[in-house]
Amino acid sequence: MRELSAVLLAAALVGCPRSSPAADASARDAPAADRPHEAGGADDADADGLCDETERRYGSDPTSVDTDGDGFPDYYEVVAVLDPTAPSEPPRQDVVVLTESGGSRASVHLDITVRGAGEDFQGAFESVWVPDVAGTTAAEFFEDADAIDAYPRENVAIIEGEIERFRGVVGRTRLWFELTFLWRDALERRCVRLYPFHYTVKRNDGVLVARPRRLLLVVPAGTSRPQPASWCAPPEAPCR
Ligand SMILES: [Ca+2]
Ligand SMILES: [Ca+2]
Repeated sequence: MRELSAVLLAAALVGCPRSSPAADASARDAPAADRPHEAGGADDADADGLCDETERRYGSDPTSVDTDGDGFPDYYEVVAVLDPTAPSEPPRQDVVVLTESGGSRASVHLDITVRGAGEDFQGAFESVWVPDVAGTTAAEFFEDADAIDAYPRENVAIIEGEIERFRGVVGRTRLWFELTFLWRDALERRCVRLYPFHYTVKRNDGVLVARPRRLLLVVPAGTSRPQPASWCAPPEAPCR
């Protein structure tokens, strides 16, 4: 239910009318601190893109853009289905940081435990649509994924690395996949943003055995700990 609510909210946020296309083009990619602070009305006291009513529903503070003070703005936490009142969300080990600089890459290892009786297990990257005003998702940064190793190794007949598949898995086995993201110059926006994604692992009879979620955090070069003001601006007022 919580995920569904966030998806509906995300759809509403993207669909909200904007002041003017020209103003959007210049302002939408700017860090929040550089934007005109034209909102701040009764409906969105902190002008963070979440209406006061929405913030009350999610338990966040309508007068704070980062209720739990963890550096992740309420807006991004809500649309990524994270708790904006819990500093432990997102778990930092779930965040993959990619820097905006030429040739930059970021990798993450996923450790999936399965039980096999000779079946094959296939992994696949799956991006999650979030309301980035530029229409960008984690898929834009995804380079590739590989099946890299298993434990015990002898439980797996063949590891087909590049096609993300473990063949002939017998017994309780840990499967390791590696996902790599690549920075692309065309996607430079000089502000911080967060893109959720999933990695699905299916048995060869089609049964879904795991679908871990991770978050790709894209940061401008030189950013150490993102502050709320350095994040990309959410869709403009009126809020939803
Ligand atoms: Ca708000
Ligand atoms: Ca936060």
